[in-house]
Amino acid sequence: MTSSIERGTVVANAQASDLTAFDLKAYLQERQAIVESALDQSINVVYPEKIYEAMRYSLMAGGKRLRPILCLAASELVGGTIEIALPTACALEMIHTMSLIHDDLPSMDNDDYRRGKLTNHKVYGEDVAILAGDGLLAYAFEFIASQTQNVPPERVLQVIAKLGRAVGAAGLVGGQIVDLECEGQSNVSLDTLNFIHRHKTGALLEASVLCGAMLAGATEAELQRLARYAQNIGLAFQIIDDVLDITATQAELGKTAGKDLQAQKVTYPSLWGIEESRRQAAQLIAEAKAELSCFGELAYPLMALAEYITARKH
Ligand code: GRG
Repeated sequence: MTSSIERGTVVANAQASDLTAFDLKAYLQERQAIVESALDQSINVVYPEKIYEAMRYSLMAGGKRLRPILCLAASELVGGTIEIALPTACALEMIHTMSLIHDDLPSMDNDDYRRGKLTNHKVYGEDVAILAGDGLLAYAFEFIASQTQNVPPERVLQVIAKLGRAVGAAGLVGGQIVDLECEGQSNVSLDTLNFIHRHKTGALLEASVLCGAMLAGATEAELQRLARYAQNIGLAFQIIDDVLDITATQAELGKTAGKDLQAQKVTYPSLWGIEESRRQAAQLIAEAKAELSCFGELAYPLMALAEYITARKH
C-alpha cells in the first residue's frame, strides 16, 4: 500500500504513557484523511453518470467517518494492518451513507439537510436517491469481495456474512421498521427504545469493530470482548445523539435540530432527562473501556474513540 497508509500506523503505535496523553485529535485527522482518500478513489463517475454522481454526492459529503475508523482500529488492535481492513472500512461508510440517504427520504424521516448539505433526494429527486442508496449498498459488498487483499478468503466470507446480517432485517432494517411503527406513540417502552437503537445504530457500529478484528484473525474470546465494547458504545452513541438533538444547533449538527421533540418521539432524554441520559452514556463508555483494559496501550485508540462518542458536539 501507499506510504501514507504505512505512516498511518505511527500515531496508533505511539507510546502514550496513559490514555489522557493519547492524541485523539491527531489520530482522527490522520485516519479521516486515509479514509477520505480511499473513498474518493473507490467510485469513478462513468456512464450512466447521474447515478455515480448521486452516490458520490452523499459519500463524499463529510461526516466523522467513525465506522471506518473503528474498523481500522479494531484490525490494528489484534495485530492486523490498515491495509487489510481499508476496503471493508470503505464499505462500512458506503452502507452507513446509503442508510442516511434512505432515512432522509420523505417516506421515512423527511429531512432536507444532512452533513451540512441538502439531502440526496433534495438535489437529485426521490427516484435517484433511492437508486443511489441501492447502488451504494450493492457496491459495498462488491468492494469488500474484490478489493480485500492478503486476507484468507474464509475471513472475507465471515466479514461479508456479518455485515449482511448487520444491515438486513436482523439489524438496521429491523431497527428502522420498529422505529417507524413507534412514530406518534407516546407509550414506547425502554425495551423497545433499546431494541430500535441496538439495531438501527448499534448493529453497524458493532459490525465495524468486529469486521476489522475478523480480518486480522481475532480469536473468539477477543471478538466477544470487542462485541461487548461495541454494543456499549453503540447505545451510548445513540443516547448522546438524542441529547444533541435537543442541545445542539442545526449548524453544529449539519441537519435539522430538535426533530425528535417536534415529532414527539420517545427518546432517552424524554424518558430519563438530559442529565441522567448523559450519566447513563458515561457509564456505558466506562464499561466499554473496561472490556479492553486487558489489551493495554494497544487499546488506547478504541478507548479514546469511546470517550469521543460522549464528548462530541455533532
Ligand atoms: C441498510 C438496507 C438498509 C436500509 C436502510 C433507513 C434505514 C434502513 C435505517 C436507518 C439507519 C439510521 C439512519 C440510523 C441512524 C444512525 C445514526 C446515529 C447516524 C448518525 O451517524 P453519525 O453521527 O453521522 O456517525 P456522520 O454524518 O458523522 O457519519
